[in-house]
Amino acid sequence: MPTDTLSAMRQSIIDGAPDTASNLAQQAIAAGLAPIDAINNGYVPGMHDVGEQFAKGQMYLPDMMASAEAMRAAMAVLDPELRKLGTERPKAGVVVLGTTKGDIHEIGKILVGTLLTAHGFQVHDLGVDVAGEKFAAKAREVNADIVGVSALLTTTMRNQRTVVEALEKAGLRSQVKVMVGGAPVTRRWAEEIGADGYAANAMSAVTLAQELMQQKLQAVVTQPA
Ligand code: HCB
Repeated sequence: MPTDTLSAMRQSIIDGAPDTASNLAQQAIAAGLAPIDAINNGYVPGMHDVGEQFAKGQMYLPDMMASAEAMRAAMAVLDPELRKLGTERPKAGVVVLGTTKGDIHEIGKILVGTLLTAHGFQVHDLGVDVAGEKFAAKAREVNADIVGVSALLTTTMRNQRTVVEALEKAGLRSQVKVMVGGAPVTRRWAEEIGADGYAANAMSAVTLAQELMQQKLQAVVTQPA
């Protein structure tokens, strides 16, 4: 994708300009450019800039909200394009997705859900501010293979542990893999809370989900009769 298009996409997020973000996404689709390239190399870097400026006190909450709006406007155009790819593939697995209790950040989680869908996973998105018990109840209802838990705040990432615990309490832990992600989350944290994996971005979440499905399959094959 041309670098000036990517930097215009990035700038539309920094400016909190939904119309520009949406128009640029439409132009990219019309020109046959890859939606995932626009997201990863255009819009997401804009979100990261916004986070850094907010941390330095150079941006305030309303600015960050406007940037999130712009990101949503771009995603509204790109999401259906990415999802189309999923219908062409066999079902890869069932995933329950959500953001932890106390946390309303949803952009990264939505992106993970979109890419999983594009790769053939059936995704049940519980939204934001989701308690551990709700993850477990949905996992039981839809016979989930994987539960994906997002957390963007250092104060809410500890609630990822409560999701693992809720699955244990519901007797589902042996059949449901748990993957965690979100800006403050690390591989080490995933290990510490007993999750099965950590993904730094939406594309690695897809790779991780595919690996976790392989592990589930292996476990079935090697189980004594
Ligand atoms: Co928010 N916010 N925010 N925020 N916010 C962050 C997260 C800070 C880091 C900004 C900063 O200080 N630098 C900071 C957290 C500091 C901390 O805890 N260490 C922060 C703060 C402090 C707050 C409030 C407390 C501000 C306030 O009210 N004073 C408040 C909290 C509200 C709450 O949740 N209770 C708040 C509010 C907001 C909004 C509402 C304005 C808005 C969210 C809008 C929305 O989602 N609808 C917002 C935003 C946009 C951000 C930043 C700027 C961007 C987040 C984002 O969308 N990133 C963020 C700064 C940052 O993260 N650098 C800032 C882009 C996506 C694509 O990345 O990391 O979310 P991602 O997801 C990736 C990746 O992590 C992974 O794949 C995704 C896709 O590539 N992944 C998974 C994510 N989940 C996964 C799950 C899996 O299973 C696997 C992989």
